[in-house]
Amino acid sequence: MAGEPQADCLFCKIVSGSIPATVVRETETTVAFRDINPQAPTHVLVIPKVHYPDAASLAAAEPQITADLLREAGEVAADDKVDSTGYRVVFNTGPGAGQTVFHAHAHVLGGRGLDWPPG
Ligand code: IU
Repeated sequence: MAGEPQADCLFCKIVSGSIPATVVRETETTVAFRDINPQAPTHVLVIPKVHYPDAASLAAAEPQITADLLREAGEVAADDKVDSTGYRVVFNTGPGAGQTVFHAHAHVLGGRGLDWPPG
């Protein structure tokens, strides 16, 4: 069923606690944890507890949870004190854009200069 945990999904396993992660924030609908391969001093992933393969499908099915996720991205930035210097929220969508884990997630990146356009 849409949104149900997927047995082969790494981020569903982080939600259930069967794979460890450095969790920095958790709400009823979201989990935020440090990326295992950080690309900036702050690199946190914010994920919905429900399983959707990408941000667009999450937004179509669960607009409130999508709003929760964006709010939590801002809270992560404030917690890490990168909100004053600037940070980036990225949703890689599709393999061509570098998406490797097909459970919707926002990257929150900050703590260094961020070039534009991104690579
Ligand atoms: P992407 O946008 O799908 O490429 O992002 C997936 C991210 O998940 C990537 O930055 C990985 O470093 C990160 N990650 C993780 O934090 N923990 C893991 O066990 C695995 C990937 I696998």
